[in-house]
Amino acid sequence: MRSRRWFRVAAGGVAGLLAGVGLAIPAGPASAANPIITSIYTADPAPLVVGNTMYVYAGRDEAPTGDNNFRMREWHVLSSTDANTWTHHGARASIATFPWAGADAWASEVEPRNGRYYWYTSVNGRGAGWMDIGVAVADSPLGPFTDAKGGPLISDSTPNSSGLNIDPTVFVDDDGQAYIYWGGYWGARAARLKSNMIELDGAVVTPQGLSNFWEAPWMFKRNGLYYMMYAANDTNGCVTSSSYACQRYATATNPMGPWTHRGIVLGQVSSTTNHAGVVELNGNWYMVYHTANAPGGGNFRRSVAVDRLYFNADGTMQRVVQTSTGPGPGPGPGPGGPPAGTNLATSATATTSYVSSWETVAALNNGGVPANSADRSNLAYGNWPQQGTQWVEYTWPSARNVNRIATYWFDDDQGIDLPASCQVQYWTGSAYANVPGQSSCGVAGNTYNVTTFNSVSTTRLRLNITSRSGFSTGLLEWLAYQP
Ligand code: FUB
Repeated sequence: MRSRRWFRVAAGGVAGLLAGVGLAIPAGPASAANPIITSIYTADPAPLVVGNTMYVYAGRDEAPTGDNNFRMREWHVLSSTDANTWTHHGARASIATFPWAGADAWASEVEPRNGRYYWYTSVNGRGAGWMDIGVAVADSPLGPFTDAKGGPLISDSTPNSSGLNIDPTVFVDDDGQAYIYWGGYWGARAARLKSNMIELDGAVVTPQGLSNFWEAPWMFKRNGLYYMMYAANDTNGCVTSSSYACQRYATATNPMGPWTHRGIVLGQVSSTTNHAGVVELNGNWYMVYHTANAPGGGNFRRSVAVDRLYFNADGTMQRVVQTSTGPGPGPGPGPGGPPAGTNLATSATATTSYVSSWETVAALNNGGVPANSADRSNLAYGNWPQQGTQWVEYTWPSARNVNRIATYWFDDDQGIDLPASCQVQYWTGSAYANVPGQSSCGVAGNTYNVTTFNSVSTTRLRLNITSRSGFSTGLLEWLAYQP
């Protein structure tokens, strides 16, 4: 087994050091960009939406610079009504919340039930073994939280427990049945919870289908489909080194699985650990995760970030674009973001007549939301030094109905400029033809240009782009919409 240094933390007792919670860090405004808070280091975020408010429950990293161990004693809460501006409510639970625990306030998650809020935590109990899962309860999302059980819900003595009993995710289904998944060291586990939320209901099982599971599961449901996101650390498309992790996900039609692996939804982040949660607020979906991006940050000095998450029409998730600006007031369907609708581009294969070797056609449909036409932060497609007409094309394995596109043009203020004109074509089965009834093909910079046409059913959609004299052309995003 590979050595993971952050799992070698000494189990020193610190509960007595905490006279209370919420005292050292007073509530106050946090930032409106990523990381969402920089006054302290925060990790392992677990979002929860109650009404129009998103709460983020996160551990606090207190390791001094150069200390390569987790020093974690408190769990903090932040909240926002727009996923953009955050209020820090200070520590709302700590190791002292659990009289039987001694150290290591690791990843947690809050799940509501019948007006009460159950805070499931990874914490180092003083019993045999190392990490346990405890549960605190409160009548409000901000507490006060008290130990709900008087001992661990899950420990090393729980039959068939994980090699590392950390990172609980709890989900209450529409029928009232609650489920808990947890685990580390590649050992995912699952069980039902009784309606009191503090006892397991039946045996602990090993869920099937969570390919490359490492730790940090996160369960949710959307449109009747169950999703399990989790940290993986394989080098088969996930990370460049197995010291790091990405977020893979799987779906199932039954909350206990079996699960079908669907891919990567969050790539490698700047910290070695990768821990995330997914939530919907006011009709938009968000990925809440942590990085090492705060000033002075590191693998044991992490910080929580929030970015938009987009679903495809078939329920699969697009890979999240990590930003330093956060969701911002505008991105997403509506003003400032991509036009609303079902974007078929994300399920297409992109090709082109020419792409510069330092740019990529993958930029076209990777779900980025450009800030302006010079924003290469989510890759760019460019065809310098070609001039005249070049094309980009989407291919689908079977015919799709399409009736409009949106283009976000690339302009680097050097060899690539906004185009002179563009024309959409489709494959009729034997030739390319101009789409019928095409509106003017927009060539404005710093915005999405929507071009409409009569619906066509095709396996290939082509965009011919004609340059201005002396320039090449490029695109940051190209979206193609279902009628
Ligand atoms: O923060 C301590 C541990 O690191 C968490 O429990 C894991 O998920 C990883 O993020």
